[in-house]
Amino acid sequence: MRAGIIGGGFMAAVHSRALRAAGHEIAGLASSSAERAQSSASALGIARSFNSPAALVESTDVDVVHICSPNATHAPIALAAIAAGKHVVCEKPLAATIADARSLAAAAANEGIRTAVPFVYRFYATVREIRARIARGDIGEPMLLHGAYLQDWLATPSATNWRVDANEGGSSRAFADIGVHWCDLVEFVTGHRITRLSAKLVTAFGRRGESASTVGTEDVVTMMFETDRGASGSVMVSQVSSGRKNRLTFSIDGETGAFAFNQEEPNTFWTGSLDENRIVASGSSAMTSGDARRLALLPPGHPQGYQDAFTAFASDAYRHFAGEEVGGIPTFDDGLRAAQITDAVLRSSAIEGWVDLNEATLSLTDPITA
Ligand code: SOE
Repeated sequence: MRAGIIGGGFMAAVHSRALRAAGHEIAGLASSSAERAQSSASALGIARSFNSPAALVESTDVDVVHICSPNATHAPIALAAIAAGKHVVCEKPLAATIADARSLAAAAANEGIRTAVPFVYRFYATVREIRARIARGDIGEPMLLHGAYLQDWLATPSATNWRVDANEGGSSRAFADIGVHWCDLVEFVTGHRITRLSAKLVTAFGRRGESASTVGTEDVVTMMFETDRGASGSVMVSQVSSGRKNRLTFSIDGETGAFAFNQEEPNTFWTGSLDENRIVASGSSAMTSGDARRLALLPPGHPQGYQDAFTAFASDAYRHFAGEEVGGIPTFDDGLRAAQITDAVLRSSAIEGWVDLNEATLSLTDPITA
């Protein structure tokens, strides 16, 4: 299957490298203008550029559309791709409003189109091993789910990006961009679903960039939550934590033991019990899950990283598009779930109280605004 990439930023580059490593052809790239498409395509070594996203979506040379453009453009492009019968890989957040996220998930289901959203941290061997161990009961029922997702690329008032602008990025920034990764990952490894939450939003810098434009989106979210299987949790999400580059950490404390994972050191995980604590290395004989063994390409001590996880995602997603039944693929349904949690976070912050996620799910026609 031949890929077409829309966008020319950091994520377009990550997708292009992953596609090549997974052995897939890139038919071309489109961006916001023909000129930008040409320069991004040439920077990424992609031979063909399209004059517009619409031209790429309609091209008979493209089988899978990868949407890596600003968030507000996701929904119209994804709907056009679905209408054209193309499979779609859409960056998160799936859409800037919950109504659009719901329309996309419904359109894909109605048209029988297979989709994927790069919740890519699911594709570390260590994450799959923790998931398998929790499923087989190694730590009993998870009781406490806690952690953080901290970045610092917006830690100064001079730093800015299209994500900061609600018109391009959507009403939530830090949570919709990275908080949803944490929730997806913790729900993925535990099998629990967040049912209620209470969140507080902070905007650290009211103005950003050279033009000191007013910022309408949050830098920080502190969230407490409960799950359908009786666990309690908390997470700190921040894009202004100096020194923390892409530090997604979680701890799962169960009845008889615990697991902890740090995305910046994904080749090992920690497991603890009353008697003994251990560091388990990816690729070691301690990795017993079939999926973890499949994703660990190298022996211990030979690190794999973010880009390898992305390649594994691309590889599995294309098998899924080809009709294979592949476990663990994040689809538009997971993108919609992320939009629902984001919506609940914004509502909770607005009312300064707890929000039942089912209520948020029921009000699907509302935009993601507080
Ligand atoms: C920027 O915050 C970003 O690139 C996110 O958009 C990605 O999803 C995350 O994996 C790394 O940080």
